[in-house]
Amino acid sequence: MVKWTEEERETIRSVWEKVDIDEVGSQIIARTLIVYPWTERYFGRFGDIFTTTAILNNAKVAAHGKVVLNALDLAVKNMDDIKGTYSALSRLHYDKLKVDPDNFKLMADCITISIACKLKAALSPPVHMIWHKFLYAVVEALNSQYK
Ligand code: HNI
Repeated sequence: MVKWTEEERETIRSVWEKVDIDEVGSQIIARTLIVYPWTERYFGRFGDIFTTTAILNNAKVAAHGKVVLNALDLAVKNMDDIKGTYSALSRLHYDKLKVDPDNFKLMADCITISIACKLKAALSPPVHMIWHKFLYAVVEALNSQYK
């Protein structure tokens, strides 16, 4: 289990409370698909995601980012058991969606970069370091059901 100091808990909460799930959520999947185009193969259900313009205008892409950030909200609220909180989600990505787990880190980076674009100087290097520790715990938890 990941251990958190009070300072880390406070920093993660303070980053998270500045994140507008609708605004940032609508960007994170688009960024992932554009920067790492091979991730397109998992989102066949989303229709036209074959060009940058199509990705940026695809309502399903925008909506799915909010689903992902709502799952992150659960992790923020259950920091002492992210692994347990994400157990079913990990299994879903492994068993049903068959997502290569290397992609979790890439999407996590896209989340951080989208947040950085909003928070600017508030995501200072020390704050970034703690936020990264949190997202790393999320990535580890998503990996947990992979054998
Ligand atoms: Ni992911 C569905 C959370 C990374 C591909 N994903 C979900 C759902 C949540 C979720 C929540 C909805 C589950 C349900 O319906 O019960 N995904 C997360 C989180 C991360 C993540 C928190 C990491 C930060 N997912 C990824 C990655 C990929 C991915 C890296 C592929 C590159 N996810 C999917 C796909 C679905 C999905 C595909 C199904 C989408 C749909 O609606 O068809």
